[in-house]
Amino acid sequence: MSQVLIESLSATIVDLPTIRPHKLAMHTMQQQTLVIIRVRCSDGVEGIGEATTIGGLAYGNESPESIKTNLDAHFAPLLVGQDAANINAAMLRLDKVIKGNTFAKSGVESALLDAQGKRLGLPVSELLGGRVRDSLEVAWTLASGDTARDIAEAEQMLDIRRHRIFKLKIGANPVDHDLKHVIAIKKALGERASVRVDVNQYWDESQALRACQVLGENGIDLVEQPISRINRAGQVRLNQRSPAPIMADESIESVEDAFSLAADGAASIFALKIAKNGGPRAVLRTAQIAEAAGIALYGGTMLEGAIGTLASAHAFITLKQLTWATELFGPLLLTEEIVTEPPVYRDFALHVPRTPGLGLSLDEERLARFARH
Ligand code: MUC
Ligand code: MG
Repeated sequence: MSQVLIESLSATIVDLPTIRPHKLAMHTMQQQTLVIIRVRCSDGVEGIGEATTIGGLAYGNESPESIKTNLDAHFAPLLVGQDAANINAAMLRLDKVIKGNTFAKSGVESALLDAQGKRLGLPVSELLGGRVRDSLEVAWTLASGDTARDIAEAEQMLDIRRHRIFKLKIGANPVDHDLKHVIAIKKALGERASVRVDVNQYWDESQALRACQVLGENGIDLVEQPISRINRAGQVRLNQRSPAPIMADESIESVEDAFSLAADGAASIFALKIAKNGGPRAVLRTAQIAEAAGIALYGGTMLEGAIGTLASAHAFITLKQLTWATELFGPLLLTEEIVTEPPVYRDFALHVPRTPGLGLSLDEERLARFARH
């Protein structure tokens, strides 16, 4: 077989409405912005990927606009003319001259995997060594900002058998207000659901010590990123003292971060996110560090659309154990699709396709309608 070359890489910013405002401590989402990456190859195969963050620069170091600029100006010239089938070589070439930018790298790695899967007739999960399950349980985030509305939303999700794990976004309000909100929701749902919280770094250690105690005593199963990612010593102390397990999210901005958190004993659960490691292959390196260190795993999201969600899912279904399940519900938060066949959610789980590549095709008409010009 003669060598297949990368002919072009393009990035399109797409703005899609959300079903309701999604309130996080640092940002209220009224819409979600995706960066859709297309890699065209000399054999006529096109790979698609997604690089998506939350709230412009509110969550991380890359924004949709910076991702597109950097893909156009720095990534594309390095990739055009390279072997499309050698993903190791392509990603090493990028890593050699591009620091950070893991969101953009994740989208590119996803697109290369999608193309190679389509070329070989294999799902991305099989390129990653093979799936050990076909579906992943998916949590839902209650983030309307209103306790009664959140309880009604959770009841509806339980009724339709879509979710029985709920993550509450807290941290923006005074601590006691947030604790009341969380305890009221846990009381209403009881043993029918697992209730967890994500503080998005909004507490300091003194607040977190007390709040984690109260949350643990009230049946909350997990506390995600309670304090600043920078306060490593505080995270180690909290991890030792909190009755509810502590999960690292923002603390992990790279595979190397995952290693140093594990070495320091700063969390007992890792949120795996392809965007923060540099792709579906990169996130598996973080998973392997966690497994070796006895740290439990959770399949995280940056609230990607269908493409980023399935790129994550193909990686996560290759893992031995995801003790804390996943939160791959991004497409369900959006009112619109830009793919022809939306991901399948049934019986509390996302079902991962066995068709080649990621198992998705772009709906060109809808993509054009929502693309930013
Ligand atoms: C985060 O911080 O975990 C994931 C789910 C959700 O609702 O927000 C995100 C980001
Ligand atoms: Mg989080």
